[in-house]
Amino acid sequence: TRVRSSAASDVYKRQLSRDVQAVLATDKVRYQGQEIAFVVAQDRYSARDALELINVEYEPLPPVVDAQRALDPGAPVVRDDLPGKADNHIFDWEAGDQAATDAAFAAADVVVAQDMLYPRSHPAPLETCGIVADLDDISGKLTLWSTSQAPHAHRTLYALVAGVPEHKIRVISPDIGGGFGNKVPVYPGYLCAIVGAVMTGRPVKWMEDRSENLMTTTFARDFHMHGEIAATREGRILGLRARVLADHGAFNATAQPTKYPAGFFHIFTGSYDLRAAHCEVTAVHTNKAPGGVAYSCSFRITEAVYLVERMVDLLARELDLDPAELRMRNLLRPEQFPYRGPTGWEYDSGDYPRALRLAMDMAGYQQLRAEQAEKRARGEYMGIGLSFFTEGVGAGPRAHMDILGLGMADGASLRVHPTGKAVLAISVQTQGQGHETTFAQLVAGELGLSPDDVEVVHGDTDLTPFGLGTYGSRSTPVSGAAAVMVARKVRDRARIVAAAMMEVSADDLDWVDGRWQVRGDPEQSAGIAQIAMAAHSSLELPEGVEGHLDAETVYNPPNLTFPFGAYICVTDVDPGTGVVKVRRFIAVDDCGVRINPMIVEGQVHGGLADGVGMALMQVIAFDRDGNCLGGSFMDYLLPTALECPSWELGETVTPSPHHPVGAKGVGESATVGSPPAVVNSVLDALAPFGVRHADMPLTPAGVWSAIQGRPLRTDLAVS
Ligand code: MCN
Ligand code: CUM
Repeated sequence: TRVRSSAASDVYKRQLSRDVQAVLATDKVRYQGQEIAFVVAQDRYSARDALELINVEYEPLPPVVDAQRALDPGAPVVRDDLPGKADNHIFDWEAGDQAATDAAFAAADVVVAQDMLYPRSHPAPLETCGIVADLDDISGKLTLWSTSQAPHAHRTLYALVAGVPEHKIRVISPDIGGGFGNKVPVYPGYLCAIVGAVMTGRPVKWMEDRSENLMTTTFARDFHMHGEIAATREGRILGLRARVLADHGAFNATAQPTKYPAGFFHIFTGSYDLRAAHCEVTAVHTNKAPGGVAYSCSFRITEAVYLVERMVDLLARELDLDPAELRMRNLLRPEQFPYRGPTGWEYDSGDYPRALRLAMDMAGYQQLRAEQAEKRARGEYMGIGLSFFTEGVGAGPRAHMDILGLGMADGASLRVHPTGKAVLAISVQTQGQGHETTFAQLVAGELGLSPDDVEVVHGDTDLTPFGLGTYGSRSTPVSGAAAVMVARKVRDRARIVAAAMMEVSADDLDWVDGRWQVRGDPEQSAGIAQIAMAAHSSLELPEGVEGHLDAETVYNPPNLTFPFGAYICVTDVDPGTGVVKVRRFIAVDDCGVRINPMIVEGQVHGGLADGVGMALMQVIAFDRDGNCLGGSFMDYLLPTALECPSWELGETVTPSPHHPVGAKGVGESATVGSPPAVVNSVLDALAPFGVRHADMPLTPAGVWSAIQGRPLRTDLAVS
C-alpha cells in the first residue's frame, strides 16, 4: 500500500523513516512465516486453493538465529533494506549512574555475577488474531471488527496509514478470546483485510490459524541478561548491574515508538533499598518474527524482576544466608515511600516486609525448611523458592508516555438516564478481565446505585471516548480512575439539581449513604435516580446549570501505580527424570484497594499459571536455519490444571495515594512475580548437586542436564 503523505503526521513520518514492519515481504523474507502475499476468496477452501497457485521461488540465504552472534563481524545483515544498515545493531540504551555503581562495587565485600536468559515466549490467547473489514461505499465508512486491545489507537493508525478520515473508521473489538498482549500491535493481516475490502467492495475477513499465530505474531522476552550484584558480608546489598542483549527479531515495530526502547526494564532494582544501579541494553535484529515486548509483562518488568530475584538468590547462596532473611534485610521500608529509585522511578506506596512476613506465615516457612533438611538427608530434592516483585502499571502520565505521539490518558463518559439507569463508556477494552463488573462497581459506589443499574460500554470507537487501550494493567489505574472522576462530576451536578429539588442551598447538602442529604435534616434527601428524573424534568435549575445528568472526563494519571507481592513456591524434583512438581504456591498480592476481590483472585490465578508455564514448559526455540520450533501446541506447551497446584492466596492492602479509590492494577502481577519463584525453588532443590543456575524453561531435559553439569541453551535447538 502507498502512504498518502498528506495524511501522515510528522510523528508518523518519523516512524516511517525508521524501522517499521513490512506489511508484505517484497524482495526478501526475513523470518519463517513472514507474509508475502494475500488472497481474497469467497470461502477459506478456495482461498487455500488459490494460495497453492502462487509459486514462490525462495533462494535460501544464511540466517542469523543466535542473538549472541548477531553482532559478529560478517554476520548476515537482516535489515539490509534500511538505508546505510551494515549490521544487526538496533539501539544501545542505558539507565542509572555508572560511576556510582562502580564505586559501590569497589566498596563491596562480595560480588556475584550470572548470565541468564529469559527465553522467547508467546502470549497464546484462547483465540487467535483476526479482523473483518467492511467499507460502505455509499457512506464511505470503514467498519473493522477486529481483535484489538486498543481500538482507538488502532483507528488513529489506520487513518494515518490509509489517509481515510478518522471519523470514517469504526473499530469494534468485541469479545476477542483473550489478549495477553498479543492483540496490542497492528498486524499485516489486518491491513491486508482492509485493502481487500477497499479493493473488492465486499467485507473481507482474515483469521489466523494457531500455527500462524504462534509463529508470526508478537513474541515476548528474548532477553539475554548478565547480572552482577554487590553486597557487604553482612548481606547489605550495595549495587546492581545489568547488561542485556535484546533479541527483537526482524522488525523492531513494537518497541521503537516509545522513548523507552527497552520498555520499563530499568526498574530492575526491584523491591530493594539500593543506592547504585546501572543497566545497559543493546538490541539486535535476528531472522525471527518481530516482537520482544508483550505477554502479561508490564513491558519488560517481567525480565527485570526475574533478573534481580535470581541475583538476590545467588547472593544468598554465596553468603550462606537464608534467601528470606536476605530479602528482609534489604526490602524497602514503609517509611521510605514515596521512594525514588536509582534509575529514576518513583514508587507510590508500599509495605513490603508485611507482605513477605504474611507469605512466610502462610507457607509455614520454618517448617518447610525443616522438612527440606530432613528430605535432603534421605536423598529427596525439595525446593523452596521466593520472589518479591514490584510492578509499575497504569501508563501515563501523558507528558512522559506516548505511543506514536499519542499521549497516554484515557477518557470516560457517563450518562444517567431519567430512570436512574447509568451508561458508562470507557476507552479501554476488556478481554476477559471483567471490566463490565468492576467499572460498574466503581460508578455505582460513587453514585449510590446498584452495579446492576450501570451498563459499561467498551470496545467500540463510535460509542466510547478516545483512549489508549488495555495493556500494562493500565485499565484500573487509568480508566478506572476516569470512571470514578466522571462519576464524581455527575454527583456534583446532581447536588445542584438536588438543591433545586429540595429548595435549599447546594452547600447545605452532604453526601451520606449514597444520597444528597440536607445537613441536620436526614429526613430530607434524594438519591441519584430521583435526581436524574428531576434533572430531565421541568424543574427550574439555577442560571448556567444545564439539565440532564451526564459528564465527560479525560484522566491523566500523575504517575504509575506500584503493586507488589511476595511469592513462595515449593517444588519436588525427581533427579532421575528431571521432572519438577510444583507442590505448593503461596502468593500474597498487594494491588491497593481491591474493587472486586474475586476478579482479582482470578487474575492472580491466571498469572500464576502463566508463570509455571514459562518457568517449566514454554519456549519458542529455533533451529540453526531459523525454523521456529514452537509453532504448535504439540511443541509450545501451555500449563494445565495438572501442572498447577491449588494456589494459596493472601493479600495486603496499601492504597495508591494518587488513585481516586486507592486501587493499583493487578492483571500482570502474577505473571511478573511467579517465574522467579518457581526457578528459585527448582534451583534450591538442586543446590546439593552444586547447580547454581539453569535457564527457563526448566523442562525435564533441562533439569536433568543441569544435574549432569551441562546446562542447556534453551533458545536454540541442540543439534
Ligand atoms: N481489579 C480490581 N481491583 C484492583 C485491581 C484490578 O478489582 N485493585 C480488577 C479490574 O477492575 C479488572 C481486573 O481486575 O476488572 C484487571 O485489572 P487491571 O489490573 O487494571 O488490568 P487490565 O484490566 O488493564 O487488564 C490488562 C491485563 C494485561 S496487560 C494482560 S496482558 C492480561 C491481564 O490483564 N490479559 C488478560 N489479564 C487477563 N485476563 C484475561 N481473562 N484475559 C486476558 O487477555
Ligand atoms: Cu505486556 S502484555 Mo499486557 O500489557 O497486554
